[in-house]
Amino acid sequence: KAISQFDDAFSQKRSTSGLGDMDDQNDPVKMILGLKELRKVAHNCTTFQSGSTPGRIVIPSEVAIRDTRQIPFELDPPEHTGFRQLLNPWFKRPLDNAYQAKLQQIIDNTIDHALQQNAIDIVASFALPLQSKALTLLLNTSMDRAQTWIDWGTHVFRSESSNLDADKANILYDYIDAEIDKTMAKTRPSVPTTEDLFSVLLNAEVDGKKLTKEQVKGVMILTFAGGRDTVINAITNTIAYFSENISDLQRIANEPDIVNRAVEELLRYFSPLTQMGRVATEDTTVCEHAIKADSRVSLCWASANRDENVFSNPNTVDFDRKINPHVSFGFSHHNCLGATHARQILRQLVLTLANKVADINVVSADENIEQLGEFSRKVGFNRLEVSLTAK
Ligand code: HEM
Ligand code: EMZ
Repeated sequence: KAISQFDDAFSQKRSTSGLGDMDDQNDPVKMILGLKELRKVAHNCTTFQSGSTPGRIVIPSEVAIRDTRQIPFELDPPEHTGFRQLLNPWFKRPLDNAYQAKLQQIIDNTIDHALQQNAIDIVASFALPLQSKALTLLLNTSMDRAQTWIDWGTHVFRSESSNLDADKANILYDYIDAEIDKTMAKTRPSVPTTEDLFSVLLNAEVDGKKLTKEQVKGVMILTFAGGRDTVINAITNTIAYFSENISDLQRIANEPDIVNRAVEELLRYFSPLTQMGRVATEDTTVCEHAIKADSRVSLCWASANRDENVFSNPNTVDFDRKINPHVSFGFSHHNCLGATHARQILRQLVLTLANKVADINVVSADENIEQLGEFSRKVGFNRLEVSLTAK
């Protein structure tokens, strides 16, 4: 079977009942599979909340390995609003020319390095370093920080031995605590110098109040965790796609103006984040099924992105798709703050691959299959060894 094929695991259940079922650590999840219903539930944050016990809306639940509330992700309006307003301009910086020029250097170096190898594992030696180096730009910190983050591996909460690895999570928590303390210990210069995200947050106010250390930690855990395996999967899956569709990469070299549409379509097709949960605050119904108060539902972005009522030929990658209301970055209040950064990486990556790479050959691959109750879904690769040929 094709390496670049990502099947729709949900189609049958989506058309028969609209809901899927999975158990997760004895806290079951009713998965919302259709796009229309998903949008309704995502919008209704009073009945379907994000601000329950920290870690509970993530699937698999992180309640056992996390006490710190991730901000703004695990807050509902009205508390959510002020934090979102504080963070919005910072997370739009990838639109600046200077940011894009630095990102281009990182991407050029990453691709040039890969072209020099006989074969390279895209996950560990391309996508992970690219993600971590690009993150130094989003945090506005120095590039030499990236090596520490690369050493943590692709996921900060999961390891090979365990889906929820408390020891590993503690490495991230300790790192963030230490950074907060270091930043607070610095005397502030009278002329403000370039600031990184830690110092911006430690000096900021939301709703007239300084952020607590715990709140700063909550934003930073989210920044490190939320944009990690998602970006790594998006990059790796993109390389897998072009390995079997090299003429599409050549097309982008000839028609660079289609790159944004191409990236949106790849994001729809891959859906790097499969789903995210909500907790019902009252007895309610979804797709005519009863949902009990304090039980979990999930917004299954990956299923909604293949909804045949919205997307024609949903299982085909079509760079000419004109209307593409995919929900890979979520929908409504909590739509992805990192989307500008993630899109910028993918756009510049695809354009640069198109300019530099003639061919991509897969040497070996190990697919990453999520087991979600009755569904198994390919979300990416644990390893994707390829050889690249220069133009
Ligand atoms: C939220 C996907 C990259 C930070 C979300 C949501 C999705 C998502 C689906 C909505 C969650 C919900 O409704 O509960 C993705 C994908 C990415 C990506 C597919 C890569 C291709 C990033 C990056 C960052 C980031 C690079 C930052 C480093 C966030 C934050 C939120 C969020 C802070 C929460 C926003 C809020 O609650 O208001 N992301 N994400 N993401 N993402 Fe991303
Ligand atoms: C959480 C989540 C954020 C969670 C928007 O998604 O990403 C997951 O990868 C993390 O494990 O803690 O940050």
